[in-house]
Amino acid sequence: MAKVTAKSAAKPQVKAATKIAVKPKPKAVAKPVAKVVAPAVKPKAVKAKAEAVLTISSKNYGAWALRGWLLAKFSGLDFTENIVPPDDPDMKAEMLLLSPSMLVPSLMHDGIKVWDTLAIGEYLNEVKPKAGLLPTDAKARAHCRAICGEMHSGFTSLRSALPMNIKGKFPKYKVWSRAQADIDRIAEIWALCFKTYGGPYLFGEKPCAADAMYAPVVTRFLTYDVTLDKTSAAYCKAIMALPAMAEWVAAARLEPEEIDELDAEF
Ligand SMILES: N[C@@H](CCC(=O)N[C@@H](CS)C(=O)NCC(=O)O)C(=O)O
Repeated sequence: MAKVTAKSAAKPQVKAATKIAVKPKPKAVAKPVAKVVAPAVKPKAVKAKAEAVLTISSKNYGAWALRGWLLAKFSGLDFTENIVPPDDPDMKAEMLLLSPSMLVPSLMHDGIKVWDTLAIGEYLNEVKPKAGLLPTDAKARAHCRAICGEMHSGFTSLRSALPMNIKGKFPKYKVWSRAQADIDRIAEIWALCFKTYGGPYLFGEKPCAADAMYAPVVTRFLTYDVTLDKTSAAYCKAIMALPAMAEWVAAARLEPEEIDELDAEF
């Protein structure tokens, strides 16, 4: 199994901004032009003792990357970021080694390669059982897995109509009815969690895997000025106040505006 050593991970992975193929937009859906760019900031030198390497791409646009990164942060794993520009042909060979699906996030830990966000969450829960990524109570754990799965496989209208764009701001953005149905369902999921576990996070007092999975929804709600009920709005505030979120958002803001519209599923 391929390993990322501290030495190989230390070489700078960030290249010049990469243009991404533009697909014509469907006329019916008026969407703000999203720009995708290779990250501006070179990854920091790899810490000599980092246990793991998490491969991600843009922090401004990478919703799955944010989920994987938060899962790693919440788990307490000592990891190094490997930031690769999306769709860079020069990175293909390396990407294949890091992530057979060619998608990020992908985690390398102790010679084990885990790609796909849900698998990363499950893996981290196994290696860091005390971190509480999944609730200890079986019923709550099943509930947590169900809503993580619902996020992982659903809400396609919301994801395509309101792509993650942390730096973007679209006041009074007109939300398409199918995306609104996704938003309503998410508010319902959150409301049941607050009622059952008491908040301020989805499963109580500590952020867990479910909060990582829904964090990019929070940033979308803020980017697109989505009208929310009081408890959902308070939850968004609590998520944005997490130190890990502040760190991610600060890095996203440093990414330059460069690339034409990416019509991909983020
Ligand atoms: N189901 C995958 C989805 C991952 C995904 O779509 N990742 C996006 C970026 S956030 C990606 O890698 N897109 C291709 C690219 O950026 O080149 C998961 O759960 O990890």
